[in-house]
Amino acid sequence: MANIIQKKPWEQAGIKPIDEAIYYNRRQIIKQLGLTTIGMMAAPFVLGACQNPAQQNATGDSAPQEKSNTFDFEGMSDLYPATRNEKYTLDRPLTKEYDATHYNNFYEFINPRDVSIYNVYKYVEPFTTSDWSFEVSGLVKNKGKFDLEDIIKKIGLEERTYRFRCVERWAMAVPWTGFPLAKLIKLFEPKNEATHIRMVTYSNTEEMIGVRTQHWYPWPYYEGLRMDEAMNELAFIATGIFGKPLPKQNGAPMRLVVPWKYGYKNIKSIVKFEFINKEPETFWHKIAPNEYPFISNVNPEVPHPRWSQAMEYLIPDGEKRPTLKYNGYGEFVAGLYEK
Ligand SMILES: Nc1nc2c(c(=O)[nH]1)N[C@H]1C(S)=C(S)[C@@H](COP(=O)(O)O)O[C@H]1N2
Ligand SMILES: [Mo]
Repeated sequence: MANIIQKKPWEQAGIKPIDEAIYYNRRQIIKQLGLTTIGMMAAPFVLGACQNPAQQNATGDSAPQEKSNTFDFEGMSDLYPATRNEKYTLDRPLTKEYDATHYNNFYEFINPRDVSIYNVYKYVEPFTTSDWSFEVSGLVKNKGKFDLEDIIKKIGLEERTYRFRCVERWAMAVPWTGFPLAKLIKLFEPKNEATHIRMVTYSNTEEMIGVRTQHWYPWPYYEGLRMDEAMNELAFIATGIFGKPLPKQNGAPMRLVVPWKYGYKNIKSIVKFEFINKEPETFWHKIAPNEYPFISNVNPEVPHPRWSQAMEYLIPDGEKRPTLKYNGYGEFVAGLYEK
């Protein structure tokens, strides 16, 4: 076929972008989750960034026309940019805005006929993120529905530059805009019995091609933190990136940023915060319990069962760097784990 797809520079640099689910085809996932709908599925395929390019766009949903403005976001842009909090410094240059907003992991928008983390942004258009509200429930005084815009007006926005490290070893450094998760939690007044916070992503089959077509995943995406982790000063709710509201593909309009943990803990497009008294199940842990533990702190000495975590690779060109324990945030978080 004439359709030869060039390897991305950072793939040429020798790293294979191993996707969380690369070895989890639908059959394995269905088996692991104890589902029985196997007869309903189309031909099996391997999900992930390593998929054979020749399989892309074979049939089915095709990529929408590329728009000149690929930066897809809605609302509240008058609040940006916010003042940078200079306390959180970097040891490397910022990733380019284009790369951070076009190299995404967001399974809800992965088209099974066009599988690549470079393609997520092409499928977010139907996702409605304006007038966002979220639910607060569980062991907490102020339960109910909250409007994001009201919350932002109440607690304000700041900018922080943080490193970011995906479990698959790609890394970036970006300026997030948002507010500390602790400030948000304090508004709700959790009860003393609350030991953990559980967060859930929006899920909609009409707007999200991945949710519509990949029935074997345990949607909606869900994650969690211990309360002491959630109250740590680093834990951040991002509503923006590079001085603008978050593009949809980066988890608009509000997503978690916990820079000392692997990327999958950083749950996107949150619609629910639940305060509970036990460790919650998480999306990737449910799929592969031996690969994605609840805590998931960045640690070069603890290999993933299928690869070493000693090194990481900056997007987009794959510059190799040694992985830092707690992703370099030990001064802020080591005390949570080393008592
Ligand atoms: N709801 C949801 N949140 C998610 C994911 C996802 O697939 N769905 N992927 C996670 C993973 S594995 C990573 S590495 C980061 C990627 O964030 P980015 O696309 O903004 O770089 O989002 C995390 N949050
Ligand atoms: Mo990731």
